[in-house]
Amino acid sequence: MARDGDRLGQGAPGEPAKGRGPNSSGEYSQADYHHPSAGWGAAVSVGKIIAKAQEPLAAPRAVLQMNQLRLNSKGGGFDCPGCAWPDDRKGLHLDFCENGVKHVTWEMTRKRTDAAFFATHTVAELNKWNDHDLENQGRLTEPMSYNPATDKYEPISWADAYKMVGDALRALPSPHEASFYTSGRLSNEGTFLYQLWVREYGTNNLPDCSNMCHEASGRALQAAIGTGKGTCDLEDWENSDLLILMAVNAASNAPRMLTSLALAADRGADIVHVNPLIEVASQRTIVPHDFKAMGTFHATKTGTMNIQPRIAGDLALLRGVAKVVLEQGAVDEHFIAEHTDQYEAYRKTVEDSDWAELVHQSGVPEEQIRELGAKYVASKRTIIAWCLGLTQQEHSVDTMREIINLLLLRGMIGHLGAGPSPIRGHSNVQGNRTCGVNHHPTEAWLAKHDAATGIVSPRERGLGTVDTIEAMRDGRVKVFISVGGNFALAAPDTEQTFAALRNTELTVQVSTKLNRSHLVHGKKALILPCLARSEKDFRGGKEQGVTIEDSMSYVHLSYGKRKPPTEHLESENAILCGMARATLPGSATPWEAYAEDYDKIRDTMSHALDGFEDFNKRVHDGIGFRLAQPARERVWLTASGKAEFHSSPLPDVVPPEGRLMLSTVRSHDQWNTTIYSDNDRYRGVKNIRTVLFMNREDMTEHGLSEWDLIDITSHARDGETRSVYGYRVIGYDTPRGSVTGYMPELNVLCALTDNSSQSEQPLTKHLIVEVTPAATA
Ligand SMILES: Nc1nc2c(c(=O)[nH]1)N[C@H]1C(S)=C(S)[C@@H](COP(=O)(O)OP(=O)(O)OC[C@H]3O[C@@H](n4cnc5c(=O)[nH]c(N)nc54)[C@H](O)[C@@H]3O)O[C@H]1N2
Ligand SMILES: Nc1nc2c(c(=O)[nH]1)N[C@H]1C(S)=C(S)[C@@H](COP(=O)(O)OP(=O)(O)OC[C@H]3O[C@@H](n4cnc5c(=O)[nH]c(N)nc54)[C@H](O)[C@@H]3O)O[C@H]1N2
Ligand SMILES: [Mo]
Repeated sequence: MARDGDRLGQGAPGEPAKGRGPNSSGEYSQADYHHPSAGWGAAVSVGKIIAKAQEPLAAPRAVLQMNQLRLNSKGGGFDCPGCAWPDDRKGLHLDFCENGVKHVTWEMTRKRTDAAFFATHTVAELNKWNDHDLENQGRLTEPMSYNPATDKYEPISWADAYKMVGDALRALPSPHEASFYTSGRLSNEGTFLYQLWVREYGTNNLPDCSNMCHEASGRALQAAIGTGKGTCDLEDWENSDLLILMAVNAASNAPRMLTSLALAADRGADIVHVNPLIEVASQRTIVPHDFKAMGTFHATKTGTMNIQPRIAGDLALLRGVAKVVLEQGAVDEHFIAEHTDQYEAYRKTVEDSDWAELVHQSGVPEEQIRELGAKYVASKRTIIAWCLGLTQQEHSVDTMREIINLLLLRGMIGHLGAGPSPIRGHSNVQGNRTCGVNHHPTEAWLAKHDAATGIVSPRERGLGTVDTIEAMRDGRVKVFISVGGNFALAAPDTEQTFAALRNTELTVQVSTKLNRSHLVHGKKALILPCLARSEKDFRGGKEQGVTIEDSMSYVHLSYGKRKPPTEHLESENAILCGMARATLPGSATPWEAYAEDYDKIRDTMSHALDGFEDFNKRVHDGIGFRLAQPARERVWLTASGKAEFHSSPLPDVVPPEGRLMLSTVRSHDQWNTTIYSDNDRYRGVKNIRTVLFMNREDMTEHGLSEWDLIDITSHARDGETRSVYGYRVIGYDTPRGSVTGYMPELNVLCALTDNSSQSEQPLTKHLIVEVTPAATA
């Protein structure tokens, strides 16, 4: 049954939609941003954030310990819980950014969401609050259990909470009737414990945020080069002469990358940004820890060329570049002969592609494609990096395979300054996969894992994110457990996801702050509050650290530095061991020992996981280690033993007459479902989130003027339509036919059926929509 508040962000016919942010009362506005990224704008913003968190002294101190790797046995801070961009391994400079500071200060707040708070508010009431206000109540302080009689959450002891989880799971006729979600900030150790518990219990139902994020990248890389990760390291970023940055809003979502871009520009590298929007990272930056640059307002260029393809037009663009390479005879014949397979078929596919069609599908003029082609042919060391603008589409895997095709043509993998470099999202989303959160593990992975842990893992394929929602909706999954994240809002088709979660017997959320997923719950529901990464974790009489794997496969320890908000919080590792023991009373796995000493978890991991040999020694003795990436050494773990070219058909991505292609993105002031404010500084937007960025000619064609109220209707594969009402249109520099708006509000438009046949990912950047002047009520 739907509740009041479910439609936040969706609006109602005839009314302006409110959005999930704070709904600031100030006037909304938009003006183009003409300043460099980062620099003083970011510094001022950091000051405001710290003031808002009421932590004027402690926050800056904590920030200085962020991303400082343990250079000796005494030093070492915690890994920024924000994005997965690697830390500065030379320890030369302060390594944080505005959005990292926002992220960690949000977690350090003095405010508390305690038992007294829950005693005064029913779930029905809280559900009407916006998502900013929910999280802004502060840190959760003790375990809470839902009481349907009062419609309130009430305190429960840790022991009783674990028992409730264990009893519910043991009562299920089949372990496949439970599903276990992970959000990408869970540590490697936590991940390993989680999947061990789930597999020992008997299922591979391990959906994760990666299913909505970079699943497609993993699949493309796995198929093409034999391992599902990028091959580049920061050192490569420091040595490339051509960086092609696709589909990322770096200044907001991986801001520490700006430093690498500024360094690249300084040494004269070409930096090409491929994005339907001209994001600020493609312009200029002032590197915040470069005090001289800050003092003199010296901005460095961070881009040398902008290409604006239509949404989903990248495959055609990349193929055009490949065509230039072939036309100019610039292929690396030696590399191709020695290291690759299926070249002839690919060459024919490229030669057969017609320029007019490539231009039409990409939305990029032939001269511009040729210009990029010429840059590529001239380059000795090219990196192609990408983020979500390529992954959340139907042809996502094919598009990333085209990136690899292009790199293979010129032997741009496995030498300094070159290679594919996916930009991951959550700080440990890559480590989650490495350490076993995967609903489709390989037999080889399971065999090694089982030999080391002594369990017998199930072999059936498990449920991913979309399958889990469908299974909950249909009553096939009755218990839903989530370690981190905010599944209710992050997932597509908000209405169906809410109905699915409410159809379960038990939902369990391990969280730091109150969010929508606590309010959209099963018949029984638990909130289990945990320590955050910035906080000290003392167990078994000693300070415990956990490890993280960054976007470039570097594994290192992270030690929390702050006093926890209350003494009632448990670490994620301890909570996982508690739930596991309650589920598996006779288990031979040493859950109690694991919870008391994380070195013991690492000892087991060193036998269970490739590349983690001598794990404890390697992380305790230095600043960590880079996981071997065979493709980096030109060892291809594919069936053929070679890197695979792939000839995919050119998809038709031009929206049908009268319709537009919608991509849903983040603002500068949000972390996925966590919304700090209604502003989006770099896109010049103030005080509003319920907007749609649209090409001005498209607006004219639709009879729309700036700020007009509009309704947006998606046309899904299931044949149904879904609408949001009362949005406002903003004229923006974007190709015709391509429109952009904010997640998570617009998730309502993405049907469950609209997921990629190549990656299972929801098509949250590939939605066919119709935009009409707002209906009157
Ligand atoms: N501050 C902050 N940092 C974050 C996050 C956050 O929410 N806030 N989220 C984290 C997570 S989990 C992730 S996965 C990453 C996400 O990082 P991003 O991928 O930057 O995330 P989005 O905001 O979705 O932006 C997608 C970008 O792709 C572009 N785009 C859309 N469609 C296309 C297309 O078809 N082709 C091309 N070439 N470009 C396209 C959009 O215009 C936009 O610039 O950031 C991580 N870091
Ligand atoms: N339409 C649309 N939908 C999308 C996307 C999109 O681009 N468009 N992007 C997708 C992507 S890339 C991703 S990664 C997902 C994100 O999906 P999730 O990872 O599920 O969502 P988050 O918003 O990152 O989760 C925020 C919550 O995490 C909890 N939390 C914070 N820190 C900790 C911690 O240290 N431990 C624990 N246990 N909990 C913590 C807090 O309670 C907070 O409310 O969303 C996806 N959804
Ligand atoms: Mo993500």
